[in-house]
Amino acid sequence: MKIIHTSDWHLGHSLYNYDRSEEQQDFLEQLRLIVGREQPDVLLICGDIYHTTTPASGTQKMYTDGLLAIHQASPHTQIIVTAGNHDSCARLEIDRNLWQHFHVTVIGSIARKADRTTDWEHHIIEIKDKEGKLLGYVGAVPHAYPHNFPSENGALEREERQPAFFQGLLDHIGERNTLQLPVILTAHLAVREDNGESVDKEIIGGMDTIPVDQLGTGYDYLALGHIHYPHCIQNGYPVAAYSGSPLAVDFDEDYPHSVTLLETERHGETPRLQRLEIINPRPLTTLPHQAADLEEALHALEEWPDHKKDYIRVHVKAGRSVTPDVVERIIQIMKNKNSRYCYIKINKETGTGKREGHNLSIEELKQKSPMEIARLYYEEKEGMPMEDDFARMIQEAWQQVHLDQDDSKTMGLEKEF
Ligand SMILES: [Mn+2]
Repeated sequence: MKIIHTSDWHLGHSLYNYDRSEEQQDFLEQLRLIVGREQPDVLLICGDIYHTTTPASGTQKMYTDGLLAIHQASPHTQIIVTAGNHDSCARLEIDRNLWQHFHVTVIGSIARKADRTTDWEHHIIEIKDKEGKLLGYVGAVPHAYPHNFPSENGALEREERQPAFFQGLLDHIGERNTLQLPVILTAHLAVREDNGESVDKEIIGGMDTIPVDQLGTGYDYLALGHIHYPHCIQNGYPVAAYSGSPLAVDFDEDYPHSVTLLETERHGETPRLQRLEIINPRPLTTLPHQAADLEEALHALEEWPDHKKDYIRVHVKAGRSVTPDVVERIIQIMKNKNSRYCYIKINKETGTGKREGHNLSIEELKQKSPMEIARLYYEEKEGMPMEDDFARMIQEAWQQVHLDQDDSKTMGLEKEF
């Protein structure tokens, strides 16, 4: 079974008010070429298709046209789309029945039967080849907050629901899997290695993570979405991995972006992984890479080739305040350049190698989620990072407030990714 795993497209995301549809369109075309070339049996799109729960009509059209073109490039490929925390589960499912005709299965939320127990069948997708031969199973799980997983009519406590759901799903697949075919599980969550330190806090931005063992046993590959940095949580068997976002959503995501290609034939075997890089026609560039004095930074900007069309943030050392005339000078320098100036990042030397962020510009602040701002405020006030329990409390309180207003998840504080 050949699988392409991707997530976190964030279609409709704009960077400092610059429209990014050209890059997003370009990514969809790169993916179409990859799918056409590889002819995978499955394409997994693991959440955060859109950046907001109410994408513009142009963004929705880009998605629909793009997905249809991908389907046409390899008509037998089973495409599975699951909602992320940025997506509206209800909105994503509007076209569910229509997409079914194009080998696309859309799963926006956890399905329940009339008696309110879990509808496991809804989440189990059989993967078949062109001749209809069964190749494997996908347990497709969209994003849900831990307490929103089914309680099975009150039989499960809040903290039991999420692990019970994942294990229950894997057990149902296990019962069916008499031929020992590969089992793939999807999730849109921040996950860390068992008992291990989560991936570099720098990369995931101090997010709460759950240990991977909470997602049960019985899968061969866990296809994750939410964290934009592509990495394996588990390298040995079974493999749990983030494909990462195909495009950088932030200047700090300055690593190669990709989609993951994997192959697996049998249950119990370690899948083989390969990363296929996605090239952004408009890279996000920090200039200079190391913070410099203002004049030096402006000089680097002057030297920047006119024809390049990157997004630029200017990186200066703290010391001199950034006055309006500085911005004016930058705009003058940028006049004949194709690149897009975004903002000035002021590097406050902490000397501790700690994640900075206490010296944010208004533009930077606008890009932050309420939870990120709360964390920064707490750290500033208390001189230490916010404790997980406290963060969870704020998060739950915030969710309660918005639960009545919107079934979708936009308002969630988990907007870090
Ligand atoms: Mn996400």
